[in-house]
Amino acid sequence: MTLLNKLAFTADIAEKFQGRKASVSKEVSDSVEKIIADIRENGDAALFNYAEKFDDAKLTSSTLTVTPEEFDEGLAQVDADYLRILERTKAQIEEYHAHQLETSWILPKESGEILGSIVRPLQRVALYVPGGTAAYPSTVMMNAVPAKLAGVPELVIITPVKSDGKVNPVILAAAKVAGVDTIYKVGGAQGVAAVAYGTQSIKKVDKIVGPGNIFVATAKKLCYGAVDIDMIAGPSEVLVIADEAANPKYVAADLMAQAEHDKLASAILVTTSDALVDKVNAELDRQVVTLERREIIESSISNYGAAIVVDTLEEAFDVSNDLAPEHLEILTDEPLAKLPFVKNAGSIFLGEYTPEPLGDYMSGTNHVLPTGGTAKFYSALGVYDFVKHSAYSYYPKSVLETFKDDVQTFAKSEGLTGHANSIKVRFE
Ligand code: HSO
Ligand code: ZN
Repeated sequence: MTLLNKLAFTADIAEKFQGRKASVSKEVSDSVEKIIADIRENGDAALFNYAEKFDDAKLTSSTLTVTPEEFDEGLAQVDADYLRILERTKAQIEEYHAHQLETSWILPKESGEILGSIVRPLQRVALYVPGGTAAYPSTVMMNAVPAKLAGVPELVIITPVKSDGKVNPVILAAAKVAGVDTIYKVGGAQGVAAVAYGTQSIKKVDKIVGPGNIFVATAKKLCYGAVDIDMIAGPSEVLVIADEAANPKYVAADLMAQAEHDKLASAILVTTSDALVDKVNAELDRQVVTLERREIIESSISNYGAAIVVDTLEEAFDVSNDLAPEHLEILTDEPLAKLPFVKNAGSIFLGEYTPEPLGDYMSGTNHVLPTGGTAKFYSALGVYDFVKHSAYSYYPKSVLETFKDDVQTFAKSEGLTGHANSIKVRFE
């Protein structure tokens, strides 16, 4: 079976690639709106009702958070080598993200005024961790480590619990290693609303990050404004630029690594070699039978995959820049030298020994990335997402005096005589 279809690059491909979002139905947004209103009005009582209704879990204000004993119990189920890997991952993420730390700055002028900007961490952040199979410990690390590096003092996790009231041990381990010590056992739209507005037992946060299903994503959107949110994650995607010398075995493996995330995932090969496409297709057939998520992979590659054959590498980069992929792999001769050609991509993987899954886990770069073409204007999650900047200024009287007429004229041009007066009274 030919998994990867050869397609010419047209507007249709771009539209198909960029429009893979699950659309929000009126039913979903209405029901999420109701849940948010209920949580705002009834707080804990509503939260506990939803836990019973949706998660079949009995929650009270004393069983709402994961206790130190539960943490210990969960950690005991995780082996020492896994903990070592989490620690190594944390060190890798920290080393990379430390470069994103911004410093406050000050601009003292000779005439006596002082201007500046102070960088401060957000005080409270909630990280949403989905239940079920999409609960990735790597995603906990990718969100929590930059937040902690930014200096966020209160970082909490919200996550739906299984009906036995337990949280997945690998999530507990990742939370512990990343420095998260409060986990609220609430998920869904109700969990998002609880941290966005606060309840009797849960303090309101300043920002909510992390992936979730359509209810969670809709709740985050509707709570935006009351709190900040991160970008809404769409289905994952990879675009591989390869020349005739690229190894088809690696190309196929890397396309499938992203395709296995989701039937809506997309894997695109852009190459100067027609022969490579046939070889990659043969490799896809050979390798896919060995993978557990074969069905998802076959579905996403045949629906949202494509092989685009171009004449030159310049053209390949034009296609890639147009699609603005979440992940871009460059499997060509001298990959580092190609970096200047990339205008839009969430994260760029250079050369045949930097496969994208290395970045999903341990290269140190972040795996929370813009999808669906939004790499044209969004960046990878980073330390900068967990800080804010306050501007400050100090003017001595002598300098204000040099501005007094201009500011008054400006204010009057806007019909704001109160503004003008605030300057004027200082010089009467
Ligand atoms: N590739 C996904 C992240 C992920 N992969 C988590 C494995 N676990 C989106 O960048
Ligand atoms: Zn992945």
